[in-house]
Amino acid sequence: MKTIYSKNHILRNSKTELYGGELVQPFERPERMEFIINAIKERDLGPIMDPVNINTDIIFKVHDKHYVEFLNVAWKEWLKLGLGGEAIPTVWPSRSMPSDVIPNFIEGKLGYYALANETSISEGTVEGAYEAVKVVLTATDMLEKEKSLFALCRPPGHHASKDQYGGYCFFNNVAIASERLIEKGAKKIFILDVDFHHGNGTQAIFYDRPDVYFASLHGDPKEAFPHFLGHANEKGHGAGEGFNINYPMQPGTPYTEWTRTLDDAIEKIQSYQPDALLISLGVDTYEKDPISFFKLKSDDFFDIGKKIASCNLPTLFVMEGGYAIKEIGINTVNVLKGFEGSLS
Ligand code: SP5
Ligand code: ZN
Repeated sequence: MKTIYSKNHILRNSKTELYGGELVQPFERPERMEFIINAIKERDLGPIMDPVNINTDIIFKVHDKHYVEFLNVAWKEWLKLGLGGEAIPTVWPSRSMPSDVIPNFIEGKLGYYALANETSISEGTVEGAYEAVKVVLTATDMLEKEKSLFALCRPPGHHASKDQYGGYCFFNNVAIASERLIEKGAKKIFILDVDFHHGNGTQAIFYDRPDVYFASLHGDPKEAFPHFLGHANEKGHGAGEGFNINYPMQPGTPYTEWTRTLDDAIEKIQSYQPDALLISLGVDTYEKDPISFFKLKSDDFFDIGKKIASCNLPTLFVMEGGYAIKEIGINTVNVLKGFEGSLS
């Protein structure tokens, strides 16, 4: 399988994440990519290719113009305040003041456009986010020729909605890939999100549409980030009703139980008969992930890939989360090797 990867992901390199009441080194850090690249090379998954220099305007099919403009200028506006740190919101249009008036001042804008405040904005953040979009678009455009591809995106995307960032995500890479495939003539896309966290952004973007089916396996939002979306009763709206399915699971869920849920999702894929299958691939379901609570073991990831391959569809894997950095390469490549029918 070919991997599309940009070294320029490093442009996204913030120094802070608000975690446990302290500013810590972000879990979502550049080093994650080194471990994945090394595992791809060591285990001969296939060629690693740069993204092509590609027009990214299709972003506007997914994201509001004013949101993209905010991301483009946020760091510059924050810098003008002359404060020491990175851009972190401190105030939101919350339930008791649910305003949709967009503030002018950067501190207000950060709260308006952020869905969480662990994701600091810093020098190079938006430039890095555009690199992930170039990676996913390059891979998507190759999907006609290649039966399967790996878009090694960083930063990840599935928490980003049409007008909000957070959960380490800025542009929704997998949603952008879906829009590209539809632009090129696909009638039905299935997005299977196996990241530990609910793909709230992807769900929200396609919630009222029947042409993009979204299924997510994740930690129950009553217990896990993003906490406010991802419940089992969210099934789509209007024309999209019946084209969204959530599988929230409890702390400590082992692979035996997780994989029965995957089997159910795979039945949905088979009966929907999409033109392409997009996988939001997070490996933060791993037992040693520092911020998650499922109990998958490294060998289980082969089986995930094998089951995804059983759908026998053009398949694009899009990288999302995974924070057990030492094992992130092993676990990611296990999925891709399992997909190819290999057990090593
Ligand atoms: C793409 C992706 O995987 N984003 C995840 C963002 C999660 N950020 C918030 C993490 C809060 C974790 N709280 C964990 C308590 C663990 N004991
Ligand atoms: Zn995640």
